[in-house]
Amino acid sequence: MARLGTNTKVNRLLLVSNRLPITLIPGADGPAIERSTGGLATALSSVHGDGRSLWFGWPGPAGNDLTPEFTALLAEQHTVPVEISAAEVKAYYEGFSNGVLWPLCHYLLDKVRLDAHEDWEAYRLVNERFAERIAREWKPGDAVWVHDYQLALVPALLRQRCPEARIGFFLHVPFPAPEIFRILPWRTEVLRGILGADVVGFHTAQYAFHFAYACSQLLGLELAGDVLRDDGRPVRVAAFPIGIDAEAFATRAASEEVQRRAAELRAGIPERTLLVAVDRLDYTKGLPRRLLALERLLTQRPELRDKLHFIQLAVPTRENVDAYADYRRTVNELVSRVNGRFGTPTRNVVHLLHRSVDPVELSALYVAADVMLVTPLRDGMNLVAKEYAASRIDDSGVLVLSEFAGAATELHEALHVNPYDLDALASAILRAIEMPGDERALRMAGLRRSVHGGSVHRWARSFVTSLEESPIPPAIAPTRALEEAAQALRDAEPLVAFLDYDGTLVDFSTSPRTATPDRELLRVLERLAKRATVHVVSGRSRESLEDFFGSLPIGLHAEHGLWSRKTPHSPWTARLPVPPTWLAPLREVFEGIVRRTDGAFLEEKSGALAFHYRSTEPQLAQRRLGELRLALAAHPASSEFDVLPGARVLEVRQRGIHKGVVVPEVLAALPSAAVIAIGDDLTDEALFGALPERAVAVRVGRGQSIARFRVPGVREVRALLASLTETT
Ligand code: GDG
Repeated sequence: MARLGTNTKVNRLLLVSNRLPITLIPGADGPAIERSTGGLATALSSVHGDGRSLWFGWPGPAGNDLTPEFTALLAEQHTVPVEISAAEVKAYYEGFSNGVLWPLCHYLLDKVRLDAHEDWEAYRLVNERFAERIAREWKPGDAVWVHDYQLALVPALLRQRCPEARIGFFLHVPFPAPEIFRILPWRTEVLRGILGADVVGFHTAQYAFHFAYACSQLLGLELAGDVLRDDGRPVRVAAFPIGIDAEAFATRAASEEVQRRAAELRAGIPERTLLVAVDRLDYTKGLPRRLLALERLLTQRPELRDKLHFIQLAVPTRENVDAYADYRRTVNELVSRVNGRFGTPTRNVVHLLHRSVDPVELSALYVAADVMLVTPLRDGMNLVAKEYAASRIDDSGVLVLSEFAGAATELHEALHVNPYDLDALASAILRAIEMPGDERALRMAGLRRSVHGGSVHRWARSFVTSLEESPIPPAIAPTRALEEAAQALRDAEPLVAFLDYDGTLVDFSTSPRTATPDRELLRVLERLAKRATVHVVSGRSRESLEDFFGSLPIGLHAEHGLWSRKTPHSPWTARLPVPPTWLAPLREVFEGIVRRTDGAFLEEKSGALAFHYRSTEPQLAQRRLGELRLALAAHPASSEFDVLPGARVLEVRQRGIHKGVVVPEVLAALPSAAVIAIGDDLTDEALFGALPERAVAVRVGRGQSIARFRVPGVREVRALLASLTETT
């Protein structure tokens, strides 16, 4: 079991999912609970139940009007109810979670609801409510594990409320290719929401890669190993393939009751090959294509009509979502069509059971089936495939498995098939029916080894361990010490302020052109300039800075200090000759590489060149970066420039130029001035390094820094600057 045990850094584990594993049932004889048997409930039961975990989620409609009896029942089960009203179930759950995110993650774009603005609002609101409830319970030392696409915003919302919490997020559905994910109008909000976690888990390495690539493309984050850095905070992105309790399935399969039920089932269809499929009646599960492939096979091999018996267990699901009602109709029509064509007066080929069955009956189906058809169009993992393998204790049976199910990455011995290719699907079914006994046994033995190797307990344990090992994020709320330092600066005369621009005075924007100063900022700087000497020191060009701040009585320093302009309307002067002699020949090298790199672009400044690759596919970007670095190292003028890696950018600039060069010059005229400097990235460290001992250096965000103080973001920077102008 994956219980927390005694040797752990974690105090309690707070589990979070849309539904609780229990549903409250009001009844005439008093309140009762019904336990869920779904995959998630089973999976998490291995870390829940030893009194050291709490589970947050919706307990069903009765949870919105809790009686004292229900409250007691929930507490007994170590669960915390989160209320979701009927209108919210419609908008947050059916509308946004299942109407937008579910089809998007499964690549079914025609099913994605287009106008979901109101549903998005409800989604945000319910996610906030979850975060609020968890924050109320969270204590230092507790770890939080949030589950699935319905709650993607919870990690970041919780991080705002409990900055020092260890937070994990696991996505049970596929994370789609970035080209698909980009379609979502709320794509950055969803990515930012998930990135609030310390560990983000997926079923396969491919989904993890898709997520990391989307973060790189849409947010400019860079992946190093399996870690994304979000504002300096590490976020581990990794595959944790979910398993099943294979022992339990094997034991149940061997039980007398299941063996008897399976034998009864087989006795009813003597001499026939039994094909079985078990799915929620969901449009991702590929029922129509499965039926069409069967129809094609029977058309090609009519003699099989008397030899096959196909049971499709279709468990009712999400019946209030329109797309599901249409889907059910399509499936019913296809079943009638196949039976109409190939059935006989006494027998049908396809038997559709539109209901759920109890665990014994489910195991009996697994034990009786000669061939299991698991052919979803897309599936995060698919537990049915694993459960079938675990139930074949005599190594018989054949698994036909879609290559678009996460399970295909682990279950190598299954017959893999592309469900979009009807001929291939029909041939795979035929091959499964005709497979010789020794090949069946060999394949099934391999499948069973695989499902016994990666149990659900191991899955839960490895995720929780990874969460335990993640460092506790440092708190970066403005501290009392910073308040005191600011108080001293308020009274100091003269005062000099060195300020970075992007990420410090304005939020980082995906397009640098749109990050223009707003009115509030201009007002703050104008006020500050009345009582202090203000210098903006930025990597931007002279033109941008002139455009933004030309009319303010402040000093401007462009291209990391290569250019300076001390007062409005005074001329810009360069510290070194521009353009440097190496610029033109290197431009050609850069241009050659940019031409061969989709999504990349070249930024040229008067004394620098920058290769931007945030929209480039990461592997291609790495290859091209390698080429560029080699060319730069081999260049005859390589001793005259520095190569500086930044956030999805590689910049080459004149050696000897960095933000620190500005400091001595400014302070020469004001040798005993009090000093404050604020910046948010690596280039600002050179500025901090050049400051006198007495200076107040403030780093924005979490990255490594020599600065003594920190603030979380732009808002706090502005508040700090405004506080310096308050009269005491
Ligand atoms: C999501 C992802 C991922 C089904 N019918 C009955 C029944 N079941 C049980 C099965 C299995 C579970 O429900 C279904 O799990 P799947 O993995 O097949 O599919 P989703 O429900 O779509 O689950 C999926 C999973 O999350 C876990 O991360 O694998 O990709 O979509 O355990 O046995 N159980 C009973 N009666 C039924 O009629 N008792």
